[in-house]
Amino acid sequence: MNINVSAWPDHQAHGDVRLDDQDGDGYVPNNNCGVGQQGDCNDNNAAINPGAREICGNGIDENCNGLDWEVGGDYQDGTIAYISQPGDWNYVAGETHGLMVQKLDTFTHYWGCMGFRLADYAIPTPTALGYGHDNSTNIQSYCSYEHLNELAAFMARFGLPKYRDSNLGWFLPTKDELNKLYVNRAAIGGFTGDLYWSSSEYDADNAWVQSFQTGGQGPGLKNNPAPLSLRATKYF
Ligand SMILES: [Ca+2]
Ligand SMILES: [Ca+2]
Ligand SMILES: [Ca+2]
Repeated sequence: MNINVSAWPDHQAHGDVRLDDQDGDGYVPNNNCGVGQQGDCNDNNAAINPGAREICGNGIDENCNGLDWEVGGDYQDGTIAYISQPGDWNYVAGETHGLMVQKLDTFTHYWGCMGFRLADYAIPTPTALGYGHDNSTNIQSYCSYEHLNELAAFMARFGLPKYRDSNLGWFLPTKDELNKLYVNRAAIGGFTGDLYWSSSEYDADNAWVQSFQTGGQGPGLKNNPAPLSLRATKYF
């Protein structure tokens, strides 16, 4: 089909012609012909298309959904798991904050403090959003007398920052933070386990854990015969 170049814009607007996939990424810009994979918002950059992975905070919408910040997008050394809303612990109007996660699960048998109820010693481990860092600090500080506190050893073994040293360090999410991971599990990706640890204590022998198969939350033995999954989190 030959089209006069001066008539191209009219044909394009009408939808009987379309641009080729100029950057070769498999996607073409939206067109009314319904041909090919549409929705490429930059046909001159193969790294930008609806199938691309979002890199949050760089001012570029890599996956063409209109957002630079989104759950499941990459940020620094992890993945965005939850974006704080008004009233949340680290919400700042006009800024983007929330909870991010490591890309992969790890595993550990031990939460620490088996048979020792932290709450009985005025050491709280709240279930709400925003307490995961404090909870993890308390677990590591007050349960580390146990040589079985594999959690701390595990964090060191995997080269993770000591999460009690900095607000930027990785930590175990609270019961409610863990549920944000569960709700957004599909977008976040990489969850391979069933039961996941939280940093919220249930009682002397149990911590709150959550099944990522059913979503159910309940007690899990602090000294568990089988290793439970763990997805380290941090605030941003
Ligand atoms: Ca493109
Ligand atoms: Ca981006
Ligand atoms: Ca996007």
